[in-house]
Amino acid sequence: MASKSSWGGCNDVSPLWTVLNKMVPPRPNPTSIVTTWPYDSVRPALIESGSTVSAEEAERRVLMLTNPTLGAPYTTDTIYAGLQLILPGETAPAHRHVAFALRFIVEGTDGFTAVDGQKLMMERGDVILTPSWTWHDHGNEGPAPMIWLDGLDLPVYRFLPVNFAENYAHPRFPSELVKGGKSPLKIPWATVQQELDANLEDRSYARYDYRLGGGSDGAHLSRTISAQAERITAGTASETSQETCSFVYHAYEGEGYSTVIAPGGEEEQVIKWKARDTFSVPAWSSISHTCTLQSGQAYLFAINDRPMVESLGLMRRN
Ligand code: GTQ
Repeated sequence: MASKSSWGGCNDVSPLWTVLNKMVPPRPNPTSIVTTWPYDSVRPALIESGSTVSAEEAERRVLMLTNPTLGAPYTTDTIYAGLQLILPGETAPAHRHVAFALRFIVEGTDGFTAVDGQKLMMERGDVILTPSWTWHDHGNEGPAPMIWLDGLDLPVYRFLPVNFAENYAHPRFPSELVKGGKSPLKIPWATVQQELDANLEDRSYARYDYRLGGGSDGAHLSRTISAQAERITAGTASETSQETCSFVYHAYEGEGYSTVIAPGGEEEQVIKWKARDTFSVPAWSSISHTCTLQSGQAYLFAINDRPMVESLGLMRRN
C-alpha cells in the first residue's frame, strides 16, 4: 500500500504549499538526464546476450537503454529505446500491442520485419513502423547478426495505463514479401539522405522530419513519437535549438559532438559521438551539433516526442 499522507488530523490529504515549486516549476523540469550509449560498449553486451538467451525464449532480445535517473522503460521522460538483436535463422515471435514502435536499422542484412502480412526487408538506415495493434514478427535470413534501435512510446503508458499485448498462435504471422520493397511502413535511408543533401553547397545544416507518406505535409509517424534526421557539414556546427521535446539521438554516419545544456543546469555537456552511438537529450535542453570530420557530412537520426508535445499544445521553442 502507498504510504499514507495526512495533515491537520485529516487522512489522505497533503499540503500543496510545501511542494508547489516542484509541481509548478519555473521552467520545464525533466527527470531524465543526458546519457550516452557508445556502440563499442553496448554491442559486445548485446552479442553476449545472443549466447545467453534465444530470440524465441526472450520474445524480444533487447538491451533497453535505461536512463539512470528513471530506469526502464525510460530512455527520456517520454521515449523508450532499446537495441534489439536477431541472430541468423532466428525469429522474434509474432505479437501485437497498443504501443507504437519504430525501428532504425543499425547493422546486418537480409533481416525482416513482417507487419500485418507485409514482409519488409531491412537495411542499415531504414526506418520500419509498427503501428498500434498491428501483428509483427522479426527474422534474420542473412549470414550475420541483425541489430536495430527500437523506439516505443512505452513511458506514455505509465500515466495512461492502457497498453496491452497479445501473442499470435504461431511464431510467424502469415506474410508476403512486399513487391518492389516499397511500403508506407518503411522509409529507406536513401530518401532521407536525398532530402538532407538538397542544396548541400549552400546549407551546412539540414533537418528532415519523418512524416507518413514521405511529403512535408504528412502526419507524424504516430500520434505519440516520431523521428527526424539531421545533416552537419564537416567543420561546422548547427545553430543552438531548444524545444519542449526530448530526443534519443543515434549517429548514422560521421563523427562529431553535441553540446547540451539541460534545463536548469548551467553546465554545458559535450557528447562525443561516432557512427552507431546513441544518446538521450531531455526536453527543453539547448542543443547544438558539430561535425569534426575533415570533409563530408555527419548524419544523426533521432526519435522524438514531437507528436504528443504538439498535439497537446505544449510546443515551445527558442
Ligand atoms: O519489438 O515489439 O524493444 O514490444 C520493447 C517492447 C521491442 C517489439 C522493444 C516491444 C518490442
